Amino acid sequence: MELVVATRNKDKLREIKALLKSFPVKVFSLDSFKGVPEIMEDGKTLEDNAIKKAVQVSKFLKKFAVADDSGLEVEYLDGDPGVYSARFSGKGATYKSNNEKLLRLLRGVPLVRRKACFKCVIAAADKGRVIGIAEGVCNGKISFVSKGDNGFGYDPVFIPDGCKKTFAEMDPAWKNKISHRSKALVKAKKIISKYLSLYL
Ligand code: ITT
Repeated sequence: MELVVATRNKDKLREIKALLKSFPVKVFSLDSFKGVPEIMEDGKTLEDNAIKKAVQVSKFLKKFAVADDSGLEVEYLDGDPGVYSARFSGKGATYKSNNEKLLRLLRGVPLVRRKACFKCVIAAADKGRVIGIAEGVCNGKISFVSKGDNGFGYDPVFIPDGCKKTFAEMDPAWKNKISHRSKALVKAKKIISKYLSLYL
C-alpha cells in the first residue's frame, strides 16, 4: 500500500517515516511527484490546513494521502504563533529567525508564565474525500535560550513537561516517543488501518 505524505518539509517527513517504520505502507512525499500544485495554507486552524492539504493532494494524485499541520501555541502570547508557526517572523522566515523572535517576545518572562504546547493535526484523505482527522498535543514550556542541534523548527526552545532538556537536546527516538506528532500518528494509524481493511 502506498501512502503519500502531503509535505515538502523534509524534517517532518523524516519523523513521520520513523514513526511509520513498522506500519505496512510505502511512504512517499510530494518530492516524488511532478506537477503537484502549491497549496495555500490559508486556513484559520491547523485542522483546516491539514484537511486542505490532504484533500487536494489525494485528489490531484488520485491516491491515499495524509497531511500534517502543526504548530506551537504559547500561553503568554495568547496562543501565537499557532497556525502561523512556519512564518512567525515574516516573509523569508527561518527556524532560527522564528526562534529568535519567540525568545525576544518572552524576554524577562518567568518560567511559570512560559507554558506552551505543540499541536499536530493529521488529516487522511482518499481521492479527494476526507477519511479521518487525528490530533496530538505535547505540553511543555519555552526555554530561556536556544539549546541543542537535533530536531527542527522550535525544538531548541521547547522543553516538554517532565523533561529537563529541549526537544533538540534529546535523542530523536525519545522525541518520537512523546511528541505531538507521535500522538497524532498513533490515532491516524488506527484510522488508516480501518479504512484500508474495509475499502481497499
Ligand atoms: P508542510 O506544510 O509542507 O507540511 P510546513 O513547514 O509549512 O510544511 P506547517 O505549516 O505545519 O509545515 O508548519 C509547522 C511549523 O511549526 C514548522 O515549520 C515548524 O517551524 C513548527 N513545527 C511543527 N512541528 C514541529 C516539531 O515537531 N518541532 C519543532 N517545530 C515544529
